[in-house]
Amino acid sequence: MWYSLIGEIMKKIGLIIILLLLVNSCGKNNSFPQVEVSKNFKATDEKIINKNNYVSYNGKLKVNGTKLVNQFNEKIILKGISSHGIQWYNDFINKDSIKILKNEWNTNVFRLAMYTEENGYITNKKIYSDLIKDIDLLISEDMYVIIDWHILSDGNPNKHKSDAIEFFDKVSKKYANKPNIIYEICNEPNNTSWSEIKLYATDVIKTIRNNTKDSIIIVGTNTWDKDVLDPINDRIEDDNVMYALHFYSGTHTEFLRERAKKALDNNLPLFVSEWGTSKADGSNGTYLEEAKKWMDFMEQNDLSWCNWSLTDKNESSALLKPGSSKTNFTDSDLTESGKFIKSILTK
Ligand code: IDC
Repeated sequence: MWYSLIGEIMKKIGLIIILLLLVNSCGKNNSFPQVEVSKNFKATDEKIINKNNYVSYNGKLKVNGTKLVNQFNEKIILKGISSHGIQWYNDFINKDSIKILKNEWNTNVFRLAMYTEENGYITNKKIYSDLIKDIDLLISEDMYVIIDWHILSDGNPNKHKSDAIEFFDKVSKKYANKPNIIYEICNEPNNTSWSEIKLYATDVIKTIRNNTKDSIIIVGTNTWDKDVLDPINDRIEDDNVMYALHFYSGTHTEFLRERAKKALDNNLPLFVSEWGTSKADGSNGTYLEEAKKWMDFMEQNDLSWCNWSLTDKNESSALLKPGSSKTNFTDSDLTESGKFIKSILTK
């Protein structure tokens, strides 16, 4: 009897050793894609999780030099997709489509483009409840979420500054404890100046900081996020601000990469919160050779990015062909741009 008891105990110890060895070997595998993260994940489970993905492992992000780091100060790069305007294409944001983008496309961030004008937030308050549903869905899927105050035709962000302050106060209060949220406070200022943008940004950031002291905030630069040299000697005083750089590979080429490099060399943190494979008008061809150059550039500089956009609109920057499924799109639904973006994310 004693012998069989000792035998049982030895078997259990053996099993535990095998399990420990297995867990340890998973920890050495940091390749993309990775294990699904449990909702109850604790930092002590670090070994079984790939480091490049998901909020439950990485937690609240911070800016370190020009890079983003996670809660353990490890470098992290966010790669994902931007919605089209949610006043038009919100149906494409649902549990199934987000699961595809997360599990099959390996994305860890999604950007919600909430226009201010063009039947956006300023005149269409219903958009707010759609936005909140989208944010909650993305949080439940353990993704990072960029809340994009999508100014465009408004040009100068000060035009709707009081609405912006009211909006950002509301959302940053609601999501104060959620490490998922990144605030993009003015999509693409244009026909204005850095000093105007800075005035706006300083007040909006003050509002957000009353509710959350360190979430990442992305600030646009003039000329549709191209004038990234402007803030170098006139920065916003905040440790977790990044500056937006946007490009469309059919229009913006080497000159903009050179400018971006100069900004980075001056220690200015950049976030490519929107880019497309088309011309700057969102259509008229895909420019994949130039897009590859941009991919190399972003990779070399550890830049995070979101691609424009998750829609089936008949324009070449769209990821889906007209009439595609909104919930279960497959490879045959992908446009030329869609195929290219998926291949980059899964390579
Ligand atoms: C474009 C859309 C297009 C829409 C237009 C105006 O692709 O369908 O008609 O906006 O609302 C941006 C903007 C983004 C643009 C995109 C392509 O942030 O709103 O979307 N673009 O033109 N900056 C550079 C390009």
